[in-house]
Amino acid sequence: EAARSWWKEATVYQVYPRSFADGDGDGVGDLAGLADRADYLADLGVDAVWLNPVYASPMADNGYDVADYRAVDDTFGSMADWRAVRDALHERDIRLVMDFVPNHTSDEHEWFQTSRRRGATADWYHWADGVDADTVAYDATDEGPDGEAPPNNWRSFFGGPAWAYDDEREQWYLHLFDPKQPDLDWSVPAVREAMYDQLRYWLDEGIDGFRLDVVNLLSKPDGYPNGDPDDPFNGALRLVPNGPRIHEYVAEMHDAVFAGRDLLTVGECIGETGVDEAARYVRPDGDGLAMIFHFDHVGIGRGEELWEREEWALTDLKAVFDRWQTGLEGRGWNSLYFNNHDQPRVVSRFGDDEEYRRESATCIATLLHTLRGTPYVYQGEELGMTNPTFESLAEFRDVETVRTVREAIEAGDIDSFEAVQEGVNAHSRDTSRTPMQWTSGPNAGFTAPDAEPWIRLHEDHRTVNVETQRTDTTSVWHYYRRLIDLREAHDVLVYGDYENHTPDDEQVWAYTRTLSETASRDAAHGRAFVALNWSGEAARVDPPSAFAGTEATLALCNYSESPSPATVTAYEARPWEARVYVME
Ligand code: TEU
Repeated sequence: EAARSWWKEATVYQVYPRSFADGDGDGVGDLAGLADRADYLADLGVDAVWLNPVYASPMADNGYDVADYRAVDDTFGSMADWRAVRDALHERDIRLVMDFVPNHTSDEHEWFQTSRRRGATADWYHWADGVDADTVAYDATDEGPDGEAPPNNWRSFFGGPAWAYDDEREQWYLHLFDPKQPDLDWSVPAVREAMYDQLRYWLDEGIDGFRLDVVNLLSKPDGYPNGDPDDPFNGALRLVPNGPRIHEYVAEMHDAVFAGRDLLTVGECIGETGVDEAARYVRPDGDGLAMIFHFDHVGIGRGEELWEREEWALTDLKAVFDRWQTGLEGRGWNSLYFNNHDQPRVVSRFGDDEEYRRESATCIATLLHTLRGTPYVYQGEELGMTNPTFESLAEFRDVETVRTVREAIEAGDIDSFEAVQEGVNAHSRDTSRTPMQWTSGPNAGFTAPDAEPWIRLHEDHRTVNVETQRTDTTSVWHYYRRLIDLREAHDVLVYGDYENHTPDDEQVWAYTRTLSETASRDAAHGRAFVALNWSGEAARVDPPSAFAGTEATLALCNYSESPSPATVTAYEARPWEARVYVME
């Protein structure tokens, strides 16, 4: 896939508005706060912003429960505030990608309210009758009429059954997430048309793309078959992803809405979405999305339970990236991410959040920005933020974390929060949702000094913040800025083919990028060699023979100040040292 695209060359910055910057001092981040920070984003050098949902919402899941797709929630401001953000970004050549939630609405959405009354949208959601509790092998809930169990045994992502009983309609509705997030029935043509209308509305407002929330859950398996009773994610994660009509729906969405516009469209694809399945979603031959988010790499080191941690090795991580880098070559485009609002901080996860925090943050960043694909930077990642230490369950705000832990306690699976505290602190979605750290002052400059932030601050905010790092040219922040510039300056880092030269090494990840001449704007920069020491010990790096002795520019190194000419030779890499050589 040699064709150039702005969204292949872009670095995307993800803004979780609730935690980014608070303009009105109520303790919750908002659009006015974001507009004020447009210069910050321009200084960092990012090309696009992915904005998490700001639509009208009762906020059962921080905006992923949308009550009106065409309105901005009061928490974040007004439509005028949103337009000010759009304009502030566009004036700085930063594009705007909106998060869109096609799989479910809020139960407070007018469509659902009308549906439960069997009005015009009666069949827009997944409604089903319950079953006789005596005839099924799973538990009835205390909801619903006596002796009646939900239609099947699926569990919701956030704990509990995936069905809730509605007293008004006297039927059950499907919710793969919270009960306040009923799933839409995409097999109903009017549902699809209604969603396309919402998407068009935002495109007409001049945005540059969409991140499509759990897009691969839209097509449910016929007849709602029961899943494995022992698997907590039996239906939602095992049976629903990439369902029977999914590619029909996504291709239709593309043709109806996206076709003919040059958009960044990225579909979140959860569950087992392998390379071949992914290729069906993306350009050029697939359904037409620009790229997808898969979960293969962020699943490493995690068990079934939220708090469960497993051993992992660098070779596991390499195997996943190698599979996607080579697997999509010529078939589609990769997204590159470690962090987002659902994932723990990568420095704590795959790096070293103590002694080599700066070095590991910059080393990991080097990987993401020198692989083939579009890198996504999540707010605070550019500071090398780490997971905070939550002291009690009361400090969490995330519906998934709170529900999962409470339920496990009630079911007797665990004794207390304390019993799983370390694991929850390692994996909770709130690990990355603490406020952005702007200054070393009160509330980290996120909100007014006397305001109460909606979620606690990370305990390290006085030392780790934008203000401090911008004055220090050796900081993680400055490294990100250089990395973003570097990728922009060298086509080989965007379009070059990837080859891993150390697939079996548990310490060193050394790979090359090679640009075939046809794809090159600047044939002088046709090759790159990247070597990462993914460890706190010294390690020997041997360049591949085709590169050894070659004249190159050491374009970036997380231990040195400025680019310099060099000959590529074997060297002893320092802990977490990252080097990027670019060759004439
Ligand atoms: O996430 C889907 C998703 O897979 C996660 O919520 C997942 O359940 C969790 O990370 C596992 O630990 C998307 C959004 O990114 C998320 O914020 C929403 O809560 C969810 O969809 C529902 O809209």
